[in-house]
Amino acid sequence: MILITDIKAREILDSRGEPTIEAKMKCSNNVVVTSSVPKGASKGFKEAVELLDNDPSRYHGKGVLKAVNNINTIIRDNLIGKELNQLKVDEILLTLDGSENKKNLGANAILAVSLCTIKALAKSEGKELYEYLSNGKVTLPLIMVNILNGGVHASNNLDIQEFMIVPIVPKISEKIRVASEIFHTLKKILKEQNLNTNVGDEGGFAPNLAYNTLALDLIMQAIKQSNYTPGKDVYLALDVAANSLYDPKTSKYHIDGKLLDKDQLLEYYKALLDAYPILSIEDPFYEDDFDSFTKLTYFANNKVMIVGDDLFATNLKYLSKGISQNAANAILIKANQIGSISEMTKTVLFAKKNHYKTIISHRSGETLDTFIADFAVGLNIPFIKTGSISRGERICKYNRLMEIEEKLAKNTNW
Ligand code: 2PG
Ligand code: MG
Repeated sequence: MILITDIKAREILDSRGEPTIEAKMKCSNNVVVTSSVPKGASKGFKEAVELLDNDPSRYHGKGVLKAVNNINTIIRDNLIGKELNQLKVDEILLTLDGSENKKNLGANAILAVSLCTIKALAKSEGKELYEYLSNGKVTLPLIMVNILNGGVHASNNLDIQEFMIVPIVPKISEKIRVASEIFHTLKKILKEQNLNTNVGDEGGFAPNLAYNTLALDLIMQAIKQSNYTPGKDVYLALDVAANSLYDPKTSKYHIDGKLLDKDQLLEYYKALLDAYPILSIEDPFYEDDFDSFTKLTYFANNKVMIVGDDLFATNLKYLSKGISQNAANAILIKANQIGSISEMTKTVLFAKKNHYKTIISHRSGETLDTFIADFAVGLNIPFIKTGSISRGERICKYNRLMEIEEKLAKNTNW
């Protein structure tokens, strides 16, 4: 039996320069692993709690020393000498925390250790993480590449948070090449129109544009100018992140300087789906408006993915409610929304059993940890959303997917 022999956590910085956690775990077989935890910006109220210090004298209150200390004391004391077993470790972590939303130890502390555990298990068997996770069959995901950023991920005037492209060509390396070519053509088009080519938090361009559909028009132009056919080689996808457009006082959403109620917003989406080759719309409505999700899902008729991110928060409880109401037909999977690997995996399996599409996702604040690439492949998750074709913390996931593709093709671990 392999035992956990030591755990140590540190405060590190994410891609936005904000504090997050890195943890290391040592085991009795001398295996040592490291993991780090991403951070969201457009967070919903259903997410597990990221424990922050709230000490205004450090990092504007955003330090994570309390969560780091929880790992280095209470979690370490209770896990040293225990069996390296995912379900058992996660169960100990959840019991130690004792709350429904992980507010005591912090979902950031719990996930860091939970993630180390799965990595240590894989390494102990001499396996790659994706190999360890798989039940024999592995598939490589479609990539959703966020080449134009808006909402809270950029300081431009676009309401919609993510404008993505989804290349449909075979092979991961070809999908990534196509996405890169379109990304660079888009840069050229923006420059020619004297539009800003600086990038937002997830590495997509972040120009000011007169209205949101102009972003889609520019992307369509970039696809065509790169010699691909929209709706055949490349599809579009959106993350509206509608919480950030929603005013709870008036129950209205702001789009293009106008205020729309939920029925008008529904009509706006219907028009978008008629006009553009859109394959997926994430969080089209406020996170508690299951009814409007159901209406759009009915209209989409399984031809388009209606994705619940803040709607479900990777949480079985909310996903079950969604399934019973036919709200959405797809779920975004984010490890730190729920906080442990066992719970995340359960949600993935439950979604699949209920014929919901699954999309594994990065956060807008990322690290160089590439675990989501391995999870996508190992758990046969059909889509991965991991940002644009720029910025190292996004690129490392794409590079890992290409490495996995090569390993699978050559059947080698080298
Ligand atoms: C989202 C995510 C990732 P954030 O809304 O899907 O793109 O953003 O991490 O800021 O919640
Ligand atoms: Mg989202």
